[in-house]
Amino acid sequence: MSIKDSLLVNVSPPVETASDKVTVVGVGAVGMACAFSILTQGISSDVVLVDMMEDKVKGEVMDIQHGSLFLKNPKVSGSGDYSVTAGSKICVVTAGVRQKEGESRLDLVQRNTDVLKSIIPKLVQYSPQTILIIVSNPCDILTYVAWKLSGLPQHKVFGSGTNLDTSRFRFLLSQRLGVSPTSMHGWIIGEHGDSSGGFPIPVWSSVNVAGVNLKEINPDMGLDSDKENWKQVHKDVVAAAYDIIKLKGYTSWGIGLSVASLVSTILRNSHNVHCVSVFVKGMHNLDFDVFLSLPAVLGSEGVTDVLVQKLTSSERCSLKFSAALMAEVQAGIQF
Ligand code: 6V0
Repeated sequence: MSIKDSLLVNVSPPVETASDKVTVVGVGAVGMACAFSILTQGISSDVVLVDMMEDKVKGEVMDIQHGSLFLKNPKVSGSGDYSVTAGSKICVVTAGVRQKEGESRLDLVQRNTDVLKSIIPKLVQYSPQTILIIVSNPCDILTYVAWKLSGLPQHKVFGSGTNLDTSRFRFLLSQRLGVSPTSMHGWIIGEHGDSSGGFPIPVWSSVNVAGVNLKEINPDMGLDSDKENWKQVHKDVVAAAYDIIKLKGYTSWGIGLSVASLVSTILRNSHNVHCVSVFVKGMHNLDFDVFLSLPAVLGSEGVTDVLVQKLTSSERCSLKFSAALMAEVQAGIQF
């Protein structure tokens, strides 16, 4: 008799697939930061890594497994074969290719669309009830592509969008005032990054601490005429990814933590409001089939509600500008 058989009397078969199973596709800097943030905060007990680089997946899985003693004994597995993802409650997609020198935006979109074609149908095949969170760039357009490829309802497919830009915004604002980012309320909506020609939009009209609207104190806040130059905060948010990439080669921790917060909200059904890339047709008079970030309530089935912020006419105009650009780029995509 083996030690195991002498030691343990089996009473019931162990559960193989946890209800909080999360798949992360792409084990690059971003995918690993997402997985690491999810695991170290105990957000999921079952994390699966997938990438076409099978050795890299194997190495990352082993490396994390060897830290299990310091976590909450999560199940960590991985493969190049999508059958390991079966029964995932959430699939986070970070796989993608980078822009080549001289390559147009549309060419990159097409190459990443082709990457998603090899990923999304398999994820949905093995987890037909899953929620897809798209992180790969250009995030808003690829969220549209993933939605089209998946056949899933709109509320189950969203992009990490400006959840990260909003976090950067709140951090930078909070540093100027000496309060915690969680006490600093402000939103960045619209396009994540500037890869499609638009830009993330700061909603200056509603920035507040404890309900005190900062624009009521300084009506010039966010404008060129502002003597305190708060506009610089937005410029720093827009430049953040470029600045970090210049310094360390890629961005990872900020996006990893921001995605982990989305995963946590879904798994806990906590209905937190996050700025994520959602289907915006009909919101703020937008008439395009595009995904852009707006504050949205998330629950265990994905997006439950989108908030109707009171935007100024210039904020609405910027949103419309981005939506039109997205639609134009999307029209050139070959599915
Ligand atoms: P990376 O380090 O090059 O990793 C990409 C990974 O994707 C690699 O391990 C590839 O092997 C894998 N991959 C590529 N094609 C496939 C495929 N067909 N099937 C499976 N795996 C594949 O990139 P990094 O991790 O730095 O970035 C990943 C993506 O996230 C990029 O598109 C970034 O632009 C994007 N980011 C998005 C952010 C956001 O806020 N939405 C923030 C940061 C980066």
